[in-house]
Amino acid sequence: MPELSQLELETRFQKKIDDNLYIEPKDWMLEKYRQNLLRQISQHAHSEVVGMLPEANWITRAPNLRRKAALLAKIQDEAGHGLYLYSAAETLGSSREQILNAFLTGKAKYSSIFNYPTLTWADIGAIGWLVDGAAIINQVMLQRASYGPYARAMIRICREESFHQRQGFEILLTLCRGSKDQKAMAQDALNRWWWPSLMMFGPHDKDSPHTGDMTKWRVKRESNDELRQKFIDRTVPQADFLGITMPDKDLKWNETTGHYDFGEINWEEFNQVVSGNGPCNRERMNARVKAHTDGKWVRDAATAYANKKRNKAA
Ligand code: FAQ
Repeated sequence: MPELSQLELETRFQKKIDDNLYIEPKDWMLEKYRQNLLRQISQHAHSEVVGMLPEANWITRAPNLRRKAALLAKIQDEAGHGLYLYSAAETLGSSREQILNAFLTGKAKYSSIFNYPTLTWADIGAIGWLVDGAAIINQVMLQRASYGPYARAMIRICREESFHQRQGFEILLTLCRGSKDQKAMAQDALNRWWWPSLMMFGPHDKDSPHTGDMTKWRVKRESNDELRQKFIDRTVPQADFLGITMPDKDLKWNETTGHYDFGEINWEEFNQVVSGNGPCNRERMNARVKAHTDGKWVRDAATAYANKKRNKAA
């Protein structure tokens, strides 16, 4: 077969995407596509791993055995999600070591949401309800992403996330049906987690440098603003059911658009958190670096065992 020109390769690549076929690791792909996917998938993996930290804070203080078991299982799921995603990222030609190094040296981002503290038990409910709820809206779309390993990881992750969301909602429902103080605790958690949850979807479309390419390559099939609106429309009735109120005086149903209007997000806060100055950024990074350093002997032992087995087989 004659060798294809760069233009022919690019045309075939885009046609495959337009025909809704997966791009697989050994297929030819545009270098910019590879780099952007590696960026997004590795950031996503880091988010899952850092996302364990705010919840881990409450394992020893969960109010009963059932809650503790559910929280432990949820956190373990998140470690698993991180692993699927690191594996998917590795198929793009970067080693696990390189990917982790970018994270541990602060070069790679992770989701802004995990830089907020979990002050009360209701925060664990709010994380499940709002943070997992927002993550699902985004990840359901990513199940149809054009890169095969990412899309397949997302299908499995989404199944588990829906339990996480229900777990959180149920915690808040119990608090909202409880004493006056418990309901106030739920309201306080909503007040603190609502706006940061909206920030999870990223900047407005007009300020989002990657949306154009990622949409053309069908990694993104809905934009940051579309997904954020979907999340708001779905979540406000749930808050009504709980009997608590979103901390947004501009939030109201718009008959004409068929969506909720909402107030302006504090983008200055978002930028501060993303650039490392959120309430818990330093604490989170220190915890991750310490865990990685403390785990060195486990990695060394596993490598030594693998080498021993390989030598024996040889
Ligand atoms: N935080 O041009 P865009 C979870 C960055 S998993 C920090 O719009 P893009 C599970 C963005 O990376 C949650 N940085 O970028 C769980 C880019 O920076 P760069 C994580 C943010 O990629 C639940 C720059 O701003 N989910 O929660 C954020 O087209 C409970 C420009 O932005 C994912 O990662 C942010 N919120 O759209 C675990 C989903 N937003 O790379 C535990 C996959 C934007 O140029 C407990 N990712 N940035 O330096 C995505 O869908 C996309 O990457 C977006 C951003 C939508 C996050």
